[in-house]
Amino acid sequence: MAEQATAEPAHAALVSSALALGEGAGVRVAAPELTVVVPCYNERANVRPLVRRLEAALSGLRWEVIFVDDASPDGTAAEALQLAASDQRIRCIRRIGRRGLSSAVIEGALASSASFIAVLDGDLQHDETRLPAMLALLSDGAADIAVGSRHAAGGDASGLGSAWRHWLSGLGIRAAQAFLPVRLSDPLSGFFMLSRPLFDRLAPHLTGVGFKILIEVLLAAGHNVRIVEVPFVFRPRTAGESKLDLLVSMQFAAVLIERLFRGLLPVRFLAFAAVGALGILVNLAALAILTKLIGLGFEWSQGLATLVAMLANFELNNRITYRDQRLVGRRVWQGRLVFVLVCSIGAIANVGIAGMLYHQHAGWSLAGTAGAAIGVVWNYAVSATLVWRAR
Ligand SMILES: Nc1nc2c(ncn2[C@@H]2O[C@H](COP(=O)(O)OP(=O)(O)O)[C@@H](O)[C@H]2O)c(=O)[nH]1
Ligand SMILES: [Mg+2]
Repeated sequence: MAEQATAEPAHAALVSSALALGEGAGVRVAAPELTVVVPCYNERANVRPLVRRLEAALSGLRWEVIFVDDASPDGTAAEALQLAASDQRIRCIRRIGRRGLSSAVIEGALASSASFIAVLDGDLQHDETRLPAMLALLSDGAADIAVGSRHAAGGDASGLGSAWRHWLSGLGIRAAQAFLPVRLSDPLSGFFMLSRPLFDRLAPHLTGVGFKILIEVLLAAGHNVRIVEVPFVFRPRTAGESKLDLLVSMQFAAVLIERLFRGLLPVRFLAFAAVGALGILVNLAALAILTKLIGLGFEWSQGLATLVAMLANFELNNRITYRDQRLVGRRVWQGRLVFVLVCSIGAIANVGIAGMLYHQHAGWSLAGTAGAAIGVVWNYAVSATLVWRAR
């Protein structure tokens, strides 16, 4: 294309301006030294201001920013792509049918070819002016991971807002510190930097579940990394809303519990089993209402009550257990139907196995427990592949 263009003077100007911009086929542009990975969900209003701030903070460096958006309804990706269309330093990864801060960060970082990777929130709460200092510490070899800290001397967490958020954050920090192999004042920080080779080494050990990617990185890194904390002032949010809610906090507790079980029992299974246990209560309550209040016969009541419990379980699993792969729209109905079918077969297996053991003179409680255990494992394994298809 360059040869053709030089033959045609009218195109030559175009090509030379493309060369000046570093575009055009065959033009080599060195990879950036630093990739800033920005997970974002409904941050449209913050995209442009963030790019402007990065430009100011990182002038003189070769950098790029990768926004990782989970199909935000507010058009965050469209905003990032519009900027990316005229600026090679801006990229956007778009994920469809997925949610999750940690997995977004992992995917953004895996798309980097830079020497260093920084993770920064997309809501302007993290202080991007600290990035050059973090980069200097890492490239000088002073540390392996630089963590932006709200709690180190000179840092400030007042941007967290409410007393409730401060309390929750304090609790999370203490819980995380109990599990971590290294001591850090702010292990819940979402603002940090590490070299790409280190990230590549850790990546296969990251689960990508939840909101706290730094914890995962630190757990995977173990004792053999040197960490430096760089204080920063956590700014209050000015646009958009926080996505941290009770469910996210529960997910954080679940990640720590999974560590406690050393990964033997996945968090998803524990959540699924807990929802199943709740389903028994729903079943009993519906049965009581149908027989006592409505006066329906026992078999009909139990059949309907079981259906109600299955539908309630589907709802809870879709919102909690599989929050990151939540089915929406038409796929919810499809999911409901398949879930009820899967659980019906699980119920038949449960009764069949319990009956068989009971007739072989196992006690009723052992027979019942074995049947229920087989039922829940079946429901979990099959619904994971047929309802919430593991991606
Ligand atoms: N891609 C992606 N980004 C997310 C998700 N949840 C939160 N984020 C982003 O992660 C960053 C931190 O989230 P935020 O809600 O501000 O958490 P807070 O600062 O603890 O209140 C923000 O840039 C969010 O837009 C998600 O499910 N997917
Ligand atoms: Mg925030």
